[in-house]
Amino acid sequence: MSQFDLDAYLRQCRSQVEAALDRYLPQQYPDKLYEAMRYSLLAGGKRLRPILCLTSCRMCGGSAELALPTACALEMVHTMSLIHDDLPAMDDDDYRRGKLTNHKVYGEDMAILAGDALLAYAFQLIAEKTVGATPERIVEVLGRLGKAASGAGLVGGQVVDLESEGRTIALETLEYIHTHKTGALLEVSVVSGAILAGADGGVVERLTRYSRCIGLAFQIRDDLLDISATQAELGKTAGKDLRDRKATYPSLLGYDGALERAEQLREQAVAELADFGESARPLTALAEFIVQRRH
Ligand code: GRG
Repeated sequence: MSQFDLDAYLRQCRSQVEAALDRYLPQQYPDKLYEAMRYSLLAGGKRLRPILCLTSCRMCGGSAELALPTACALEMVHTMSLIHDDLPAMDDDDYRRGKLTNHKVYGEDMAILAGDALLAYAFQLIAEKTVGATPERIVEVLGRLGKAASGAGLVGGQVVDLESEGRTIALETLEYIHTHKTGALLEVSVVSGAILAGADGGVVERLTRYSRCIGLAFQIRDDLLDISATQAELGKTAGKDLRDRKATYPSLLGYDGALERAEQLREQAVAELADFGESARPLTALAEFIVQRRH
């Protein structure tokens, strides 16, 4: 079996996504609003959600072009959630993706509105620009994306996260937060690509299980990366203090336990792809990337 070049694959997908985002969201009137939307949308990032969507669409026999509007819409919802998450009323962050946060540059009012406009436009984009899928499939994708963004998804996860601040929480609550805040959008990213390509119910179920595993693994990796970053910055002792303040997988399972859990989840995710043979190599490699990534 020849080696799959994940770096080259990620580069190629990213440049396709970046070009499409720029094209789908041109600068226009009102100037400040669109500048604020484009500032965060075109600020880089791994583009993991659109890449998962394009990849599962291809694996299920569709073209990347078929999934491109949905892939970009997913990145718009993700970006809006980051803009709102960074606001003073939420995480109150000054930097994101190596740049000043949206509200630091454009003000809180414009950051809220830029997020709102990105969220609404994401749905418009899927409805207007998807070519080659039946209306039923497009409606299904719209419904699933709506659910992933709603109180049953990102917003619900964020609320429980806010309510848990400063409290001791059980592993169950931590899993609720992450499956909703992070997992829901990753899941619809994988599944929507498959739906657009016409995948049957069995395939959608297997990909749902795959994405639940990578969603949790993604979060565990995030927690582990946080520890490394904190230790590098503040030294071991200060890192421990910070860990103790907020429940994370390593604080609940121990560092090695969390590593082991991420590895088990990767194996489970890959096992769900067994029937797809060679065509599953990109999704297999993406599961590995999620568990081993350095940022
Ligand atoms: C969706 C309507 C709606 C509202 C948003 C603020 C909020 C409600 C939710 C917060 C969601 C949030 C910030 C989740 C964290 C997601 C996460 C893991 C972000 C980091 O993702 P990466 O590593 O980031 O993929 P890059 O920058 O690479 O894209």
